[in-house]
Amino acid sequence: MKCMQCEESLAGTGCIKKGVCGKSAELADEMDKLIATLIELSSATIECRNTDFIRELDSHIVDSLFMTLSNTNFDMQRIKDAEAVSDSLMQRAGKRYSLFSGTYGVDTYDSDEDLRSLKQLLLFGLKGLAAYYHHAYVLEAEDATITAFMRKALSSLMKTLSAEELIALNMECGEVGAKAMALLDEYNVRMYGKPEITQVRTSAGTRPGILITGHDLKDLEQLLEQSKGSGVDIYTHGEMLPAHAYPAFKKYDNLVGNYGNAWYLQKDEFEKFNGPIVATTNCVLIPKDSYKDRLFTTGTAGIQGVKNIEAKDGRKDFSEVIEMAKNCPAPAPIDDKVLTIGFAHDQTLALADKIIEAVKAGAIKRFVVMAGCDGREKVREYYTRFAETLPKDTVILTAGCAKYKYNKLDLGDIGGIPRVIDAGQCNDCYSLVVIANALADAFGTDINGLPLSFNIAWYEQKAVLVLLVLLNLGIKNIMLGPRLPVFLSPGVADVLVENFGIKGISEPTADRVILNIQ
Ligand code: SF4
Ligand code: SF3
Repeated sequence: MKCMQCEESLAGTGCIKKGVCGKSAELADEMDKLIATLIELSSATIECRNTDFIRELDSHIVDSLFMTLSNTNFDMQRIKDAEAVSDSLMQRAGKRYSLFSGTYGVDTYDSDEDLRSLKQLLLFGLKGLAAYYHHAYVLEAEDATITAFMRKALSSLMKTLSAEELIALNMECGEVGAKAMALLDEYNVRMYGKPEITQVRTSAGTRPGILITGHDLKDLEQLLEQSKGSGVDIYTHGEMLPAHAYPAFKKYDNLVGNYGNAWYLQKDEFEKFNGPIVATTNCVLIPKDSYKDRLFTTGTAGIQGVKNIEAKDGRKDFSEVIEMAKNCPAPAPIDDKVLTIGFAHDQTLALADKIIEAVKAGAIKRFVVMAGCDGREKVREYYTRFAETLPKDTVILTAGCAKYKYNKLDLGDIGGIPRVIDAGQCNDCYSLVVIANALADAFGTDINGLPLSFNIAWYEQKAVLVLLVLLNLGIKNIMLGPRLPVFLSPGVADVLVENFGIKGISEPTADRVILNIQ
């Protein structure tokens, strides 16, 4: 085992005996093997023109890459089943594995440290891309150019390529990532309407409940439809919070609130919830025995020994979850706040005149993008302090579970514009780019010319993809924390620092100066 794909990876070596996330060495090795089969399949089918076969292959590649994203799937059998699908696709393509000889890890991708690091950056970006594309295609969106890029990039991982060629592939990954995020945004709106400013309670009610976590809105839709009128309340958790802002979900009066915080607190919060929990994607953790029997996974999420709800003809049957909930006590209260959400691009741009006026009048001096991930390390308290100590004429633009570090602080508003503009899930980082582009147009500049700073928190590989999207858009001087990725070699880190001005975090006061926040 050698895994270094997430921010919590062991410093220096990456995780080598067991993952900090709980992933066993055997599972990590099996995931590497699965990725190796995807690389082989992509290389072997480069000339294939059978579109039905390619569609099947693409769907397998997207699901498999997503399953290996941090905190998505801890079920060895599911990984082995996916390998068996690879084997059968390989056979049907009339090809045999040839590139690998018993070792599969990211360490085998290149003997040169910098080239290996660039290949890892690409692979982790591809995992993020697969996750975004997966969310779009469950809503029946399709763009064959996105999956064609995934196959091209996967097949490049075992080729001898120069640093320039690998940097170009990483930038292309960012470009394709922006396309996938735009596609997802389009289909979310098409299916569920344009997010609107919405207030969400975090308190617990008196009826039994089901908690739904992860990012998959289609799963939420099916759960709401099947549970309406059942007497069971539905609560969102973690990255499902933004769902409350979609008009399509507001018609369900049993969608009552958001329970809990970011993923890393789930062991305590799921225990206290008392009812069943549905994990639709990352981040799900290996559960405590106290709630293991109440936990269900679905889609790409999986945990050995935890019941998985599979789709049959596109429908998932949540009746067992709903019946279980009816016999459970109501959730224990852990919080009592009201969160204001729903600032995706359409809603925020509806306020554009007000925002532009506030900037021109000097009431808003700076915007700070603080999107990304939350995580369990104590050092992440930095983001709470950073938000708390920002000058009062600063507005935070956020998306992703990073927001839980400051979305319950009372940061107030500037002439009615909230100081935390929450665009939604990490999937909705695209909204922040649309908002920034619109502001740049209004002020006759580009994004780098705006009074806008980036202080991004990352944990998993969707955030790696978002970083590649931002770099490909030419955005400079991004602060990235709480640590720079372990998989960046000193040489690659230098390139990112010199060409893009990427920097790590230190202390809020010093970082505000670096980020031009006065
Ligand atoms: Fe370690 Fe992160 Fe990999 Fe888990 S996902 S094994 S914590 S690097
Ligand atoms: Fe969070 Fe896992 Fe990244 Fe969607 S839920 S942002 S970490």
